[in-house]
Amino acid sequence: MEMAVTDSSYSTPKWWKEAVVYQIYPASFQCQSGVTSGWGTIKGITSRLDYLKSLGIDVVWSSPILKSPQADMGYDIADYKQIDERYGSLEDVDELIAELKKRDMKLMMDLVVNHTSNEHPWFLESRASRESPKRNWYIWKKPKSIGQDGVPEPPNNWAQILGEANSAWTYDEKTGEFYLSLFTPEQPDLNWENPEVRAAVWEVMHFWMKRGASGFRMDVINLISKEPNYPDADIVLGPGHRYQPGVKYFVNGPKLHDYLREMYREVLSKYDTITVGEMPGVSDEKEILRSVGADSEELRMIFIFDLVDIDKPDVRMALKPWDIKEMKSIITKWQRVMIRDNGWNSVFIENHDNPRSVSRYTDDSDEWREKGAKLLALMQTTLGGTLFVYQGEEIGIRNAPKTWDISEFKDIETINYWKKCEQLYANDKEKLAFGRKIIDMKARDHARTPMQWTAGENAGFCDPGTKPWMRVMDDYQTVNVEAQLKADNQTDLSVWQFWQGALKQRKDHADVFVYGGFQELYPDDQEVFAYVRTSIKGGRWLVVLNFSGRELEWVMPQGLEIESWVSTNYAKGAPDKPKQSGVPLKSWEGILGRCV
Ligand code: TEU
Repeated sequence: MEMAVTDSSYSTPKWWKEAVVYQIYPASFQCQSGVTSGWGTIKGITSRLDYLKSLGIDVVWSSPILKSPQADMGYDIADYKQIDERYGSLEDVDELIAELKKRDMKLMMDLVVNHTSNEHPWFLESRASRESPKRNWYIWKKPKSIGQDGVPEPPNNWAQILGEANSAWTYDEKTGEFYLSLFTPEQPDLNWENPEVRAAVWEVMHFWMKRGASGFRMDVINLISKEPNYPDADIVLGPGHRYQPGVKYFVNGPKLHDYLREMYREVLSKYDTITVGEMPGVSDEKEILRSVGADSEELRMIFIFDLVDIDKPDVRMALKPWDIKEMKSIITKWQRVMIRDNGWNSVFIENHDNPRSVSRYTDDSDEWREKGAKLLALMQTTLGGTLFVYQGEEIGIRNAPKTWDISEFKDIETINYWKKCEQLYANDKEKLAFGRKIIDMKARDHARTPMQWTAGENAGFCDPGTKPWMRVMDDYQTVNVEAQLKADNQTDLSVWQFWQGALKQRKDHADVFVYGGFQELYPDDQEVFAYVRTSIKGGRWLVVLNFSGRELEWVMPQGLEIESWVSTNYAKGAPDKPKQSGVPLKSWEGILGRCV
């Protein structure tokens, strides 16, 4: 086999590259006993640190726990230095940080600074009058015109991201102007052009770093610089859509890198941080490397959405066809780009904004769910970059069933989407049914069902007799942590046990799986994803993943020889497979082998 430049790697070793990050959705992770809110709490998180440590987690990233009216589940912050009382107190966070430190673990905060809540004191002052000293902390514009009916028209045709039927601008009667609210009216966008806003954000970041946090996940950080003229968006959504996605005019805008470099100078350069910027909508290599290149002095890494948006046409609550070959090409591209150009990947396929990966990328039926979940675990633990595991992914939690009534879906994006469907398709059963299919496949709610700890009431998420804020999955009596921790099958491992072993394998061979080179085999194969990881210390490992529900034979390429097979998602130990020529693979089987 010829060796290519990306077959070996030389990225400088760093703790935040080798760390495994576990994302917690605090509302759904763990209530503490005695609390009857039906919401998870910070003390609940602290009570589960030994569980996370035993899985192999190094860093805990919690979605927002700060004071919020919860218009968007905490991604609408009303006080950056106060904990929302439903989650606990600042003292609870101090205890969490101390308990993490005792276990050599760290806390990553979720920094939501593209926008605040409309209940934040900054916004309340800004909206008080056009002459308010904080007026220019947000983005205010006059109406484009006043219609015949006296209704003011928004400054442009941008659609709300969490509800395309609505304008991205919200009218303020009192001052007769619109403010930009890209996500919901309750989330006014901050004006990053204003140096006072940037200084206030730096102060918030210092506050949390001095409190003991170790870094930040930065919410839609690539949206903070908008096209200054706020032009109308192109018409891409069909009839019945008055507003259009304006992404072209606020994704990676003109001053993004000025702001990120200032953030680095003012805050991040002063600490040993882990940072990841959520960057929806950007795929350009050069643009991304401006942020994550080893010398960029901006961010350590970003979340690139190519893989989680593989089924997204122009807006997320829609569908476009995709295949395994496309999935493979996306993963291969970013593995090789980051090695070739000395950047750094984040590795993730789940989070609180996406359907469950076992449902999206494999077969989540009772027959195949476990195999699919372990196949994905083997893929993720053998890819280069910082690995992110989302709560419940480690036990193979799947999407909510299609039988759930629409009222079980609590997310504002789902609610707005269904409202739009009912308006547009009131008399079209077929289109309405398709709208529900989109929810069944794409709703963010699938990732927000309560964590399944036990087969007991409420899956052990909250006390018996307490109503969880969101319905617990129907399968919790068979899919739960307790059952998987103690599983003692003769034949194979539970999903959790497989994850634990695969994470240990990754750490034991970080030179290969975190830092190593990457070379895909048979890129045109429509069913099997196979690649070789190569360490600068010389070791070569082969990963072969059958992303199909059929048994097949995979042909070992010339020049590659297996010294020993190491693991499979079908057994506890090494698979008994031939070491050359045709390797039989079962449905959804993944195997890992050490090469000569
Ligand atoms: O998500 C922003 C985002 O652009 C994508 O996650 C996606 O477009 C969104 O989920 C709508 O489809 C971040 C947070 O992760 C998300 O939970 C918040 O709703 C959003 O920002 C606003 O803060």
